[in-house]
Amino acid sequence: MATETRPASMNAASERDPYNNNSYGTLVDSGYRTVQLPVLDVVDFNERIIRSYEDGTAEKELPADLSVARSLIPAGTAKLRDFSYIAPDIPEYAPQNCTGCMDCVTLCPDTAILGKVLSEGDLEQKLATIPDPADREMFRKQWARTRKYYDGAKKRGQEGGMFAIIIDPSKCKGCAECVTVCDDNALRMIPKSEQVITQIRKSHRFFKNFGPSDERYINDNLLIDMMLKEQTHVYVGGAGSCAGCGEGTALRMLCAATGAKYGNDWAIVAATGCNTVYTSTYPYNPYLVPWTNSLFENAPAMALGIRYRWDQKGWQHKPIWCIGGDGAMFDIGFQALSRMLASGANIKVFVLDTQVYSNTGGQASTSSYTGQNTKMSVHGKVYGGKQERRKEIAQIAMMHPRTFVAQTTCAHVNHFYRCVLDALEFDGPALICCYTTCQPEHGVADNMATDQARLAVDSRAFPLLIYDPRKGDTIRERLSLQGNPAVNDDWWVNPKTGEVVDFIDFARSEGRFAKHFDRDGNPSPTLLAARQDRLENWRLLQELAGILPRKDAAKEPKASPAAATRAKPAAPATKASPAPHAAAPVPKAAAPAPNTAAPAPKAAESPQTNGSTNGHGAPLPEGFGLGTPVRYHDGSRWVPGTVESLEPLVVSLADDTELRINAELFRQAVAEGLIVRQ
Ligand SMILES: Cc1ncc(C[n+]2csc(CCOP(=O)(O)OP(=O)(O)O)c2C)c(N)n1
Ligand code: SF4
Ligand code: SF4
Ligand code: SF4
Repeated sequence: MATETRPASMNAASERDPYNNNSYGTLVDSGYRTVQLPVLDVVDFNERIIRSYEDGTAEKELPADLSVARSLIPAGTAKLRDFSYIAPDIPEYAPQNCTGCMDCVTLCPDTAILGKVLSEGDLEQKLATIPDPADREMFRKQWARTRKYYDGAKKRGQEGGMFAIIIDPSKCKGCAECVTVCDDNALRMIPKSEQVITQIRKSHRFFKNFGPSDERYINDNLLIDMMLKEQTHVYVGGAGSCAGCGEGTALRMLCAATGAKYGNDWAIVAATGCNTVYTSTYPYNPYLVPWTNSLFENAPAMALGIRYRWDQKGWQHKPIWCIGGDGAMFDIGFQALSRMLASGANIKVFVLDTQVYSNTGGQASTSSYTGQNTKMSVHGKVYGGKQERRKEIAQIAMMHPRTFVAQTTCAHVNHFYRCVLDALEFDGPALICCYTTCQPEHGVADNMATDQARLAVDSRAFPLLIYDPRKGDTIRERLSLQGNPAVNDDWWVNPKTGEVVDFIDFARSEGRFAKHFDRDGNPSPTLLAARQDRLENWRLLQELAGILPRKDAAKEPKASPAAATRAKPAAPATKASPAPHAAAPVPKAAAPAPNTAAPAPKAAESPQTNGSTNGHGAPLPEGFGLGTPVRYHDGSRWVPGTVESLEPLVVSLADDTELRINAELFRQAVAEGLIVRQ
């Protein structure tokens, strides 16, 4: 008689998952709530639907029954997804170097590196439960005596705390972000051999079996330790985001801070974008909280509807996070967002600002930087990337009635958590715009999300801010720029190198701006205009925050050798490039003379204008407009030309080249006598 062999449960160890690494639950194997039809039979979902996706038979064999056709996905099913085969390398932990700083755990985009602290005695008891002595010793060696948890506790008269970092092999995508953020050489990437992966799988299984961290060692005031608490693991990993994706980390940290306060008793309304695609690729869901997505353009409107219904049900205490990319919030859903903020409703908005429509291949949004090379502003022979200036959603949101606003990044962990917790405490609408690195569209390596986010802040590309209406009646009382380096100055000077860090340095480090540098590394006029744009944005924030620039801050900081090279006119380029003729007037505009620190609009108020603008808000000088015949001095001779277009501002020249500059640079050139009317 044939015997039926039932396959092992998806939640049990199997040949493919011998140590049951991708088991259901969060840090520890915890049970889950069984939900039955008519909603969804979760056990059936895991055993039948997820299994068929994991073994590749879903498309051909899974019937379109009610459970499948409804496309509902239970909470946390992405835990059952196995990514252990996608990367050749995996981090290795060196406990003797570890300080227990928790940076690696916090900044991993995939919940693939976990931390735990246990008392020495408790650890010994738990180690004794590992039957194989070799396994026991192998795992014992992975626990560290750190100053933070061991020495610190001893000083307080407590038993020393033992700390360990562990890799979840089923969730790690091998991005090496954790290695990069570890300042103590306690992590390095090693190739995955059979032996390595077996040891990591076993260690991860023991780690989970040992239960949660001992809360006595977790200091609630130390926000970075938040992820030691199990209830913060609301984002379980297993999402289909790119390796190292900055959005993934932002969502994890958002979930952690909200989970720390509200457990799983809150919800997400997501606008279509990368975030919805990688967190709801059927049948995988990395969230343990209710989540819904309607359209690209209407998440804030949908959140409003849910809020009002929840309030009717007496659920005023449950937060709703409305999440979307810059495409969704700056552009396509902007009206819905503005309406929602104006409503005063208690909804929190979180913008994943990649400065590009990442999910559809990288089209420009209004958040993209000037000069950025994107699919809708391709850096080609005629246009040098995006010509417009970046729109500032934070400043716009501040002008809505009584709205909490913040700008932050994951690299600034304390600032990030503070923003999220303060937004949650605020009894009204809140908007947090978070800088998120998008590796393929920014042209940076998989391990660079944190470093690039930090540089974005250091270079004034993306200033940190918190605007809290509870702090007072005036903007300056409400707005804080704390967290930015050298808050009183135009630019920050890196004390290690003595060099000024500005937008050009940021641009130089990312592929999306690569075409703006000539062979000698000189930036294009467009990039210098982008630098000026960032400076003006920063000065506006300083003014709003009541930080009056120091008298000498109006001057450029002492230029480093690198900066001096930058300020030189760019070398003449080929005809194909729009740059050559704009080179001469540019440096002056990029480096304003003392006492001209006020932002450009001042010049725009000058009566000597004709009101023509090029979309940058600065009109052309009197006598110049569309069709004006001009002469341009290129350094050696006069070249006749015509103002061919105002938006963008283009002067076509008789030698078959053209000037593409903004109105401000145009005015500079006129003032210098480099452009005259014919
Ligand atoms: C009305 C509408 N237009 C276009 C699309 C196609 N679409 C889906 S996601 C997306 C881009 C999302 O960009 P963003 O909001 O910046 O999020 P990101 O992917 O960068 O995280 C677009 C254009 C759509 N779904 N709906
Ligand atoms: S390599 Fe990347 S995915 Fe893997 S643990 Fe480190 S940060 Fe997480
Ligand atoms: S970042 Fe390095 S030092 Fe900090 S907890 Fe991780 S492994 Fe330890
Ligand atoms: S395209 Fe960019 S934002 Fe989208 S998942 Fe990849 S890295 Fe993240």
